[in-house]
Amino acid sequence: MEGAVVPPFALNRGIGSFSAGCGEAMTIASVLRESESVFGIGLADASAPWRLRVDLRLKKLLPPADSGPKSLIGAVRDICLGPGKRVRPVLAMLSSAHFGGCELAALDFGCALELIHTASLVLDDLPCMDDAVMRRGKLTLHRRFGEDTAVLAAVALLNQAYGVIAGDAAVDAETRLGLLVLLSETVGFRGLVSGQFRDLRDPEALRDELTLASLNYQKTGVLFAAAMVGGAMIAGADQTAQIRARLFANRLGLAFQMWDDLQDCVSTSDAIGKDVHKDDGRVTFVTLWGEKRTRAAIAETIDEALASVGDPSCPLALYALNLFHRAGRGG
Ligand code: GRG
Repeated sequence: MEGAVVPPFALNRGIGSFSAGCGEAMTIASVLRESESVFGIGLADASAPWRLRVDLRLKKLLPPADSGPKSLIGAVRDICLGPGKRVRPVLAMLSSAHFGGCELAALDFGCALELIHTASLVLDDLPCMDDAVMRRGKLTLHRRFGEDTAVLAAVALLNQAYGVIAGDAAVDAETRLGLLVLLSETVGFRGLVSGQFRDLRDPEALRDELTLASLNYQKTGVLFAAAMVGGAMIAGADQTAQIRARLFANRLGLAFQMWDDLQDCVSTSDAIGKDVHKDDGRVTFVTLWGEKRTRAAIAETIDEALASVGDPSCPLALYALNLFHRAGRGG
């Protein structure tokens, strides 16, 4: 397998050991396993104000709508300001607060992650990759603006992300440099690019649980890890805390990707705003394990994420739970 990266901590309990059995201690996440959603728990969605801050800041960090080239800027603003869940920026802000800093100090860093994430979605949707039709509730960018515009929009977004961090006045110069290194590793040869390449080219027949976990880490987990570790760095957290941040991100990222795989099988394009059944004929955790066991694994992986932050009622833990609560409603 080319460029395989085993995510640190990703398999600490052995994915193969998940079971849907009963009798273990009840946790909030185990309720998710039994009932598909956690409506009964009544979690308040405390992330709404943070998502709004991200949306407002993104508007400012992108070129103005009336600047040129008009259709390129229009395309970039359209996809970035569309209805994304803003998971990575919110995680970065909550991580900063969790490790002793403040949320807003990580706002620009989080927005930079959102720019990178959006660039990756635009590239992933192209005909030479996933050939997708719908994204964030609309036709994909290349279908509306052309492939040339979509490729250039993605490159511009990636470039903008590094510029945003380099010029982030809320973060000291040494930390900014560290964040730039972190993002370069996140995107490059051991991160998103490599994950996408392996996903496109590695033979399906060789995909087992370990390989899938490693692929998922490179495609999804790395940006979650960048959000958590970057947030901790901005808060001035020490290495031990950064390792805990990474552990949480790895478990949450894995659960999120498994959930994404599950939605591809069981949800509708209207509910999730993007294509479904793109994984038909491909190997995912859902095809390896079936729906029930995948749900059990998602719940157990969320539990592991929560255990890694210690207090299951801290804002970070509640956000993680809420994410799947909202996702359960197709949000
Ligand atoms: C050079 C940035 C760059 C990337 C090149 C194309 C590529 C390599 C990577 C794509 C990886 C990819 C699309 C992974 C899927 C990750 C995932 C679970 C996306 C869905 O994220 P959500 O649900 O989406 O957070 P929203 O729209 O809510 O933001």
